[in-house]
Amino acid sequence: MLRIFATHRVRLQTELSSCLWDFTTMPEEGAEPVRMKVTVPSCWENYPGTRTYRGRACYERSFRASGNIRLEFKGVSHTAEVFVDGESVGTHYNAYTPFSSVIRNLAPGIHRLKVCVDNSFNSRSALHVENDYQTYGGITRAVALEELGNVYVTGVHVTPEKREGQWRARVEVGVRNLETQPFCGQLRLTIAKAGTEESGGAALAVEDVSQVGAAGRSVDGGAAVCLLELAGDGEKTLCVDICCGEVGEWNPETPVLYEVSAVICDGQGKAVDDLVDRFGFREITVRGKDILMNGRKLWIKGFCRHEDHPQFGCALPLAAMQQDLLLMRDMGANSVRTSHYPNDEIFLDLCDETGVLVWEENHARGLSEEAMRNPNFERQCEDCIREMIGAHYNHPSIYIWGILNECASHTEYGKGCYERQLSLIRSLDRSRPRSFASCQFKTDICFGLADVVSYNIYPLWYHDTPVEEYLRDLYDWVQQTEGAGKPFLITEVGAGAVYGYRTPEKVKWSEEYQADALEKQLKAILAKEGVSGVYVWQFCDCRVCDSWFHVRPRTMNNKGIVDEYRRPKLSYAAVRDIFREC
Ligand code: ADA
Repeated sequence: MLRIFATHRVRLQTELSSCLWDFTTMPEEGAEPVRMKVTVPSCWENYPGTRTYRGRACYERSFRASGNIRLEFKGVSHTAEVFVDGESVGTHYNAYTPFSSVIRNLAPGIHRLKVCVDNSFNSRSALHVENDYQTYGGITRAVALEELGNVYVTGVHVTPEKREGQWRARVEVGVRNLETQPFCGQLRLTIAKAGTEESGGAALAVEDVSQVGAAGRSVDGGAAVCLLELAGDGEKTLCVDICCGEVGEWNPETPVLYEVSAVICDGQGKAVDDLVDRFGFREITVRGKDILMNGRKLWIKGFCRHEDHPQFGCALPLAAMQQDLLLMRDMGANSVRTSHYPNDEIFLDLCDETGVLVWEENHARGLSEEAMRNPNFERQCEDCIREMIGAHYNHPSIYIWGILNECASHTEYGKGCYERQLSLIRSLDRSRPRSFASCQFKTDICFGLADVVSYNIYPLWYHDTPVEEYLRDLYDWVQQTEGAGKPFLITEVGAGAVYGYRTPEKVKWSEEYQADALEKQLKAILAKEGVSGVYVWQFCDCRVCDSWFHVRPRTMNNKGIVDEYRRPKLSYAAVRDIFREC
């Protein structure tokens, strides 16, 4: 499944995943390759014979198409090289962000698609390193084949804004001409309540359209229509400001979704390409120590979640994703942190629909200054940020962008990296606050760069300082830094428990100890003046990389409130009692 709704009504889109692909490992000299038919998306750690395979493998299948095509990969873990009929058409690094290749003038007929995937750790890979979660191998998210005409919509970003009590939508549409001949036609924009247009409902009345940068504007039956002129091989972004009149707002309790549709019509008025996406009317602002959505203070009760499941690795199917959300909601949570990378967009779609607030972050965990000095680090982080924001900009559930979990925010070199990445985010999206989860206890020097101060803390697990005392000390120190007066979130707190290990003595690793620790931690944090909320580390137990075995019983990070099969531990009831009450 590509998304939980159709993103095209004009452009022909076929899902290439969801069928059998030929899978072959490409082992080092001498070893026999493993071959089998597999479904995509999936992780090869879940196939027989490749459970511990780290290296290169390829996935192949045939497809029928002609003319201009676009192949979109929602996620390949972690490095991909894509070939069509034996010719390389694109490469990509990072499991957690989408990428695409456009191939022109394909001859009509059957073609062979081959994706070489590499999940090995090496010096070129600055973000996928041996870590406290697993880096899987495979085509782990959906793949789409799209047939394009001469011109197509490359992307649509909608920024809702309330001005003088009126909701407006600033719509930026990227368009591209693949031909050498200039193109002259129209771009039609429609905003409608999600689901209603297809079922014959009316588009929103557009009261005013003002277009920046391109010629021609008019209003036509509830849709904004712009003249579209593109030079041969040209690309441009059109920006249209639409006054939307009466709309329902997106709030966690009432997650009303709207749909934006951008349709390109040729000179005769025939629709030749389109892109549909969803968004919600909501604004996020920071006022003093509060994060506000539509003027109301957000009070975060959340879980950090890894995309991880014993049967599916990081390639969770829709049902498993929604079940995770149901469990989190059952515990009274209203938010999820996509620790420590951008998530599958289907999961974000589900959050949009169910009103779950999302902290989404770029891909990095616990990198020292030395690791951040890897010559590829900056570029790989920048690509990840651009691809994350480019793809996920419209999701109303995302209320904050995070970067660089627990990296070197206490050193001058690290500060330079935080500064560049947070500025990049600001240049790509001015509508959301930015933060990073720090573990630099009273030594962080980057709070002046962020809109929200966030800390990961582990009293009662990695040390025995009472929670209130530890938090007071930290919070008071932050008030003497450039983080003073900013919203303050606890982005991780938790304790480990091995599922099924129960003992009345409440020793560490028992379910009793974890439940007790969580109760103390959450009560202290939620009672602390100035705190905007908390994320429990973590929703479910997750597999870790092999080299972490000596600090992680069962080679799992066992701080889940449910285990890897989503079986509740004793802490489930403890967290639920607290989250539901406040
Ligand atoms: C850190 C880190 C998490 C996880 C956690 C733990 O805070 O951000 O990824 O490793 O510690 O379990 O110790």
